[in-house]
Amino acid sequence: MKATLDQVVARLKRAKRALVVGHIRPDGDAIGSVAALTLILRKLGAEAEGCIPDRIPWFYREIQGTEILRGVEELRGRTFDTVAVLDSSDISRIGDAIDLFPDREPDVVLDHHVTNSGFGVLNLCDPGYAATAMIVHEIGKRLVPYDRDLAELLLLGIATDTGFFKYATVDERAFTVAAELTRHGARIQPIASAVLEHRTPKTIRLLVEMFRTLRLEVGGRLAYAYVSADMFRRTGCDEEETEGFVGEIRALHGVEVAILFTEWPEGEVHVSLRSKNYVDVSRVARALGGGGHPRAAGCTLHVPRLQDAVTTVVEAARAALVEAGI
Ligand SMILES: [Mn+2]
Repeated sequence: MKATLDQVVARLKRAKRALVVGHIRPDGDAIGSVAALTLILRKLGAEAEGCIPDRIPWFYREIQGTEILRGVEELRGRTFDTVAVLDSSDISRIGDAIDLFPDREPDVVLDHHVTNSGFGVLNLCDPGYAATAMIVHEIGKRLVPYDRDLAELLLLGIATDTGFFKYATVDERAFTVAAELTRHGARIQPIASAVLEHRTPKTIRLLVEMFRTLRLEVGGRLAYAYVSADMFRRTGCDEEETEGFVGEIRALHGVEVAILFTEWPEGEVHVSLRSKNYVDVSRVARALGGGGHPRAAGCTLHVPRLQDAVTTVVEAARAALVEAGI
């Protein structure tokens, strides 16, 4: 059912052994909001574990408080009386973490994806929030005193999901929450440094390879590029090093829709879609089995060749641009 903030707060207060889960291919909002809610529950006296069911890109580890996070294997065999799933538009997004609470629904689902179906007992899913971390902050400030780690983890979620306060989702509330977190000691500098300034020589080489594949269509309003499995092998990079690449495509002047295809391993193509002003890319992603936000969405296609995914998605994006009338 759809839940109010009061209902969620009351439910979390009852937790004794809690599990907080984020999504696969984690971003700063999943990492920050899961670690933050885990800290909040521990401050309340619960035994709480925060789980990210996938590899965490190394540079997020530079942010204090992320060391609280565990993988699925470390938590197998444990039992929990309260399960909260965060920032995940669909239960399939939590990967193997589903094994940690067999035969039951999550007790609490907190999210801001428009595509969220509300798969928990209590669902607080509001696309009006720029980040799930903002929802966790609404809960946290009703329950516990803040310290720097907690505030900084929440700021990580907000900063990364708003592209460091430059997306259309940024409103007065986003800045107000950021100011509140700053008052509690959160610093934007270490977050920006970890997330935006972590490129290595091999990542730059991969970025150059990606830009060699750049194509522009629809009068320059659609831009796309790919990173193939072969490029990953050639440069010695892995997938997490493509973080931020799609933003580089969107940064082109005049581009409305940007798409990055990453092939890893062969036969599996991850598609990141971004738009600037008009096109709802979450609809494109959803039609292809994925999900997300109007300006940032994604899906995974299982196809024999990378080019098959490119053809399918570019066709859908072109149609969405035409439909938007630009
Ligand atoms: Mn998010």
